[in-house]
Amino acid sequence: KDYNAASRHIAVLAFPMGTHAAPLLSFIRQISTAAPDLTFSFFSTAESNASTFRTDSTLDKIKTYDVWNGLPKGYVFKGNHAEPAEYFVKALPGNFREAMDKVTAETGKRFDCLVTDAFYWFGADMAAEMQIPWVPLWTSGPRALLIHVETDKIRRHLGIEGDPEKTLDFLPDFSMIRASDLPDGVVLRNVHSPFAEMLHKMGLALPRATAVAANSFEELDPIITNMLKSRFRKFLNIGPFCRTLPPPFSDSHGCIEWLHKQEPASVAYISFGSVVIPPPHELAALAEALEDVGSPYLWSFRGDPEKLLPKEFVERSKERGKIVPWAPQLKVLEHPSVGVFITHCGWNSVLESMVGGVPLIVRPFFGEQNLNNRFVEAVWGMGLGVEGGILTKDAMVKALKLILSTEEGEKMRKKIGVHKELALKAVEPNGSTTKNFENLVKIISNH
Ligand code: U2F
Repeated sequence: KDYNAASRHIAVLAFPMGTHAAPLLSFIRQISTAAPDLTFSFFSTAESNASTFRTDSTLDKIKTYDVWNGLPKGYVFKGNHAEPAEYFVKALPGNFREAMDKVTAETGKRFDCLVTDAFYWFGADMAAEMQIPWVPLWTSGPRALLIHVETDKIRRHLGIEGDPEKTLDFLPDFSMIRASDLPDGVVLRNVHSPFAEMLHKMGLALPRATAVAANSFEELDPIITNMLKSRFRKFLNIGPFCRTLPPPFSDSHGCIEWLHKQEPASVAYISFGSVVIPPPHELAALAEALEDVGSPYLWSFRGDPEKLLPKEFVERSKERGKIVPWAPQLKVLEHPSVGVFITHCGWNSVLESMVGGVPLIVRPFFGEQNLNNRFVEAVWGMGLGVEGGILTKDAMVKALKLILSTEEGEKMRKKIGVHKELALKAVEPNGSTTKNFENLVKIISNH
């Protein structure tokens, strides 16, 4: 491999599931543009590399390497999305070490900096051994990050098997959060699962990082940003990624053209992200609610709608709705016809809705989605959690009507507008995000 002997060589370790590897690659590309003398070795599983680099075969400064996905021979996926993730976590960090050693042997070039998904707690030891900087990237929001940094404190105050209703009033600006809103594995359930242990170790390791980067902007949450700044050597918000690292636009299903034909703020856009498929009875309930309210809808549907949705609904959708396997979500949310976003509350979706100015109706599933839901509702006033926590016809009808046709919905839109302005300011040439990014380039390129 033709590595330039004089250039700094950066190891990049991606997390292969959910929306993790793609933003990490976009981030690395942005660094590569700002510091063209750097060379990157990008490590992830073969499946993840194939999908992340699908449209990017010509990145000569960024080479990809596959690591073992941890699955036993002959493994068959039976629908539980947590299972492959658990196998993968169990293979850490050996799978990465093995692949990295091979690259060092092949190229004869040591690594000069380690950039990882923040999940990878072992980055702290690896970087210390190699005596190089460690820069973890947290792909979700600062509030969720703080929870993992403060896990021991939270467990002391709430008790691992404590009262689910008890609030986190011992952490500044967290009194609206109950034990039951916390990500799975912090307290109450599954605290010894491989995933929970990884996040716990991550929270303990991140203060050793040279700098921790996150997909947010300082002005969204100044109190939390300052708390994290006091816990880390450097904490740099470099988002929202939907503005700094927008995905290439492609609309093979004609979503935007369809939206052009709809009334302003009338369409319900639906997506539950890149991992989850809600159970069929919830999908059916949502379909009924959409028909009851009569709003047009654009549904980015994971799985086969013919199998998972009521037949008549799919038939009738041709008149009032549009069901697609993938939508250009960012552009959809920025389109004036979209009036509400029904979502699982993945962090990227939250920020994209903020920048698009669209209120949310949230049905959270796993990870920090519950927590994001609470902030969306109680802190930023930009949406509603679905009553009862699951999709039912009555709750959805109520929520849709409230957002699409009441003054309260209008108020939400105004509140979102305020955050949107702050987000757009942060990415201007003198904005906080732009400055933080420049700082990060200096750290990674050692300039
Ligand atoms: C995991 O989140 P997900 O990947 O399930 O969900 P999001 O963070 O909301 O990211 C989904 C991205 O996929 C895009 C959309 C988002 O950028 O614009 N997308 C699209 O372009 N078109 C579509 O039809 C559907 C989606 C995890 F589950 C969450 O809990 C975390 O918050 C998140 C970040 O760490 O990762």
